[in-house]
Amino acid sequence: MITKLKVFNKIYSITKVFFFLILISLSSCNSFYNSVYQKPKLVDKKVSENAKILHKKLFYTAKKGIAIGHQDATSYGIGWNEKDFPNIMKSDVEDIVGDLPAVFGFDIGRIELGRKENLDTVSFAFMRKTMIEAHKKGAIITVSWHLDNPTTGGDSWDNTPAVKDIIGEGIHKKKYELWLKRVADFFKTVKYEGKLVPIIFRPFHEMNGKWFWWGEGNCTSEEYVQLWQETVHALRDEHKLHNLIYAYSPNKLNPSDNYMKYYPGDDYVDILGIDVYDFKNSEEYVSSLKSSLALIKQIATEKNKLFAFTETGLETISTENWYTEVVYPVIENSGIAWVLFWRNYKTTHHYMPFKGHKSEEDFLEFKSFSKTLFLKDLPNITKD
Ligand code: BMA
Repeated sequence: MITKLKVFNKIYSITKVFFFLILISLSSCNSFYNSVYQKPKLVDKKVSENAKILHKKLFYTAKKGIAIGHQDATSYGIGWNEKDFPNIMKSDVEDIVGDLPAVFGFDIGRIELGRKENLDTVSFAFMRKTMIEAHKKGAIITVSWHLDNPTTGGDSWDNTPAVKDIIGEGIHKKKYELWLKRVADFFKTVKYEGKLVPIIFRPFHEMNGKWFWWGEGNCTSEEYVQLWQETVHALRDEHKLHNLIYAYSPNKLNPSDNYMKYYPGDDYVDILGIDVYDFKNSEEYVSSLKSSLALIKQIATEKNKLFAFTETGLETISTENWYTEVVYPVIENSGIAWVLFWRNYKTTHHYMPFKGHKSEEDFLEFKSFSKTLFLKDLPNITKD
């Protein structure tokens, strides 16, 4: 009898501990996810804690406003290069508004060749340092990849068909595998406090345009999808990179275009994006932007995914009050998580103002609007 009671007591206390542990684990889960922010289905089932935080940060950013981004924000600007300012994070945007962009855009084109600098002469060592610093400051990092043509050795704009050569058993498959290894090796060095910095990776963008070798007319949509899926498999499963969130970003849609034509599938895409530029016709820009953003919002909402305005700009900002009167009214209530303005390379090729530029005042006003979020305005999301 006594032994039976002892056994019963033992089972009873083990059960108590068991339920207590379940309760603790449930409540700790609940503090990261909640009724508003529910656990997303991400491409990577083993996604890192930091990448989960990044996703949640994007979600709450979109609720609050729009994170303002700049490509190569602190790598160079008009009349300067990072090498001129070795001890500070210089930025044309910050020079005007007193805060850094919330989103830092980078491009890793030429990493595949094992080069020290990308196609726009930004060194990968500097890029790594900047990504780490930006992450430390709470910024969002997005990376595009203007990779060379693997078949011809030309650049991204050499639109000789090449996708068929690097997928499946293609003749340059081994080369592409090496290229992906170099991408992975680089991402693996971008670490802060021992953990990989979370990155939004946006490869093979603007595929519905004809200008890149992975674009319209240079490969079929099936080949494109295969390329994307094999790329994800290599980075995620072979190279075990778990810090990436994947963004799909076609270019502005022409009336006959289908946004989903090249879509790699819900299991391979985390964020739906779109690139739309103002080619000195702001009226046309506004009308196509409105329909493009409405479309990605609709598709993303159905799919329960985030969406963003992954590239834009008006070269030299030649339209007066462009930020406040052209861009802002369209993006204000669009639901996008961020907008990325393209790079400030030179006075004839720049997409953000700089000190002394005529749109400085307009940009300051843009900054003062409630929905535009710069670095200090981003929500601070932690692991619980
Ligand atoms: C393009 C231009 C090019 C640049 C490329 C990759 O839109 O800005 O000069 O090399 O992006 O950054």
